[in-house]
Amino acid sequence: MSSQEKNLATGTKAEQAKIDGEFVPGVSAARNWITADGSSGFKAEPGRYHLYVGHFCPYCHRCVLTLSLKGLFHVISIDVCSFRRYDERGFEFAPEIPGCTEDTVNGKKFIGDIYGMVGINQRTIPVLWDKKTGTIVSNESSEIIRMLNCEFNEWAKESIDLYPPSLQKEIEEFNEWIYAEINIGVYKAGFAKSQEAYDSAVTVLFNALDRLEEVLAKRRFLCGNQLTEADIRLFPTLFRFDHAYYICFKCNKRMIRDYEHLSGYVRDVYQQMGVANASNMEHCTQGYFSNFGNKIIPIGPDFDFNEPTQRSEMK
Ligand SMILES: N[C@@H](CCC(=O)N[C@@H](CS)C(=O)NCC(=O)O)C(=O)O
Repeated sequence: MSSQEKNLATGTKAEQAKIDGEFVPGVSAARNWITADGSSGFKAEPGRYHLYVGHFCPYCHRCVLTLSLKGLFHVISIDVCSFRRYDERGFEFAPEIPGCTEDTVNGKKFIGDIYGMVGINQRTIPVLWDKKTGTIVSNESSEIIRMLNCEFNEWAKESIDLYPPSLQKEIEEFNEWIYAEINIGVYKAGFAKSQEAYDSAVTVLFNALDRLEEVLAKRRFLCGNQLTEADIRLFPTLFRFDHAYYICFKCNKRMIRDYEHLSGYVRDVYQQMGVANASNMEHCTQGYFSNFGNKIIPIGPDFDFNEPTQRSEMK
């Protein structure tokens, strides 16, 4: 197991591999909640919280998308680390790389140093930092996006609700299988350590994509004609699929652009206000290819995310 996989697989109560050589994701260690009323000890306040992200990372992509769609960039500050990664200290802050920043809050050079400040032995991004108490609130993207959607509405410039009560059950159902079979499915294929584990992962992954293709043949977004948290969790994986996972994680049975509805969907979501400016393909390809294999970044494929679709006519 490489140190990157070890890090991803480190954590409390991580699941056991069911197949020999299967990749098992880690469990995020910091799991506090910010609440609007402050009852959790972390009150939603403008200027108090800070997000450390990397644009190549699909879990960070969820968070930046949520900030952008909700209009919260003026409430929560962001630093962007580079895709340069070192085994012991994690991703590096390299402000000389276009689109990257330094650590403007703690002045650290690596993500691992931020975890070191609070005694947590993990190095993953995203990290939601509390400037007031000097601690990590959360390093679990699924929970960070929920907080950003639900607890900061007082300051949100956009009225969009990504987790409306009437759709919560359906959102949770999509989240569950999309996470297990698609979001983590690509990593299970890419980090498989046996042919059996790889075969199983890609079979599950492409069956799930077929299932999604059927859903999206009938609906504009996963839960109907309204963008929800389920889309915010799916889109980052589909966005990277043809450019990165197809080659570098050997997910090469089909490309997203080979699916009529998935390719239309990925374009449609990309064209929603606030999505393109929160999506950085250059950092994605640099992130995946500069950390794997011979580090050479491939040229393609050509895929125009801005090509018009007819999906706005769907229900
Ligand atoms: N459960 C975490 C997983 C985040 C995660 O795995 N991030 C990767 C980047 S995509 C990471 O930081 N890996 C650490 C490393 O490679 O050292 C979440 O969803 O927030």
